[in-house]
Amino acid sequence: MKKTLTVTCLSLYLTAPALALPSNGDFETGDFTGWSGDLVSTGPVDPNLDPHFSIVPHAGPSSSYVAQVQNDDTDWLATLFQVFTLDSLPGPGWTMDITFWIQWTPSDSTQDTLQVQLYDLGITDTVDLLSGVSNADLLGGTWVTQDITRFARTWGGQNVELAFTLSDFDLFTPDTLWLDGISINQRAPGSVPEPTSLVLLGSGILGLGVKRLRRP
Ligand SMILES: [Ca+2]
Ligand SMILES: [Ca+2]
Repeated sequence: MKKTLTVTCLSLYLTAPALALPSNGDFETGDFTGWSGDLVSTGPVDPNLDPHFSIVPHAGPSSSYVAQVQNDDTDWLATLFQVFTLDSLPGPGWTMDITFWIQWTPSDSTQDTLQVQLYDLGITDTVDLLSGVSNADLLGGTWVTQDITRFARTWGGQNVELAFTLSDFDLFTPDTLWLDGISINQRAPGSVPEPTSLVLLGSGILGLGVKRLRRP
């Protein structure tokens, strides 16, 4: 019922309505409600209880709190992720994109890595959400918008996972990741997204860097 009402409302607005998912994308609740963590040593953890994940004030983005992820020498790979259902598109020609603010502070950006991926739960399709984004932008803090229309369905919902993975490869830690303002938008046919950094994605990029370790 809730999904039906949402789609009905969307059809009334032809300018980039923001969807409610993923939940708590701005971290203004002051905690990680809706999010999960994953560490290379232990597997899934509750980010509200694990010190690798924290909510901190930050001057960069427009809102008060951002999510912080840090690795260490034991957990050199740390992931913050959320599983959710993408709302279906209101009709033919509509598009869908995801926007988020991100800043990366590794000890060595030429060796350490950062991955942001969206994939369906069968892992049959993966989108590299940092495609076309330079390390210089990530180091300075940047808004990113990527087209994810190919994940959208015109009926029913698509279950997906959004994952931010911080990896240490130069053996100096902590490396730090800040996140904020994560939202998904649907756009009517012919409408133009506001961000100038929109990158239309080509084929899914699989196997680049380190895949997050998954437990059965
Ligand atoms: Ca925020
Ligand atoms: Ca490092």
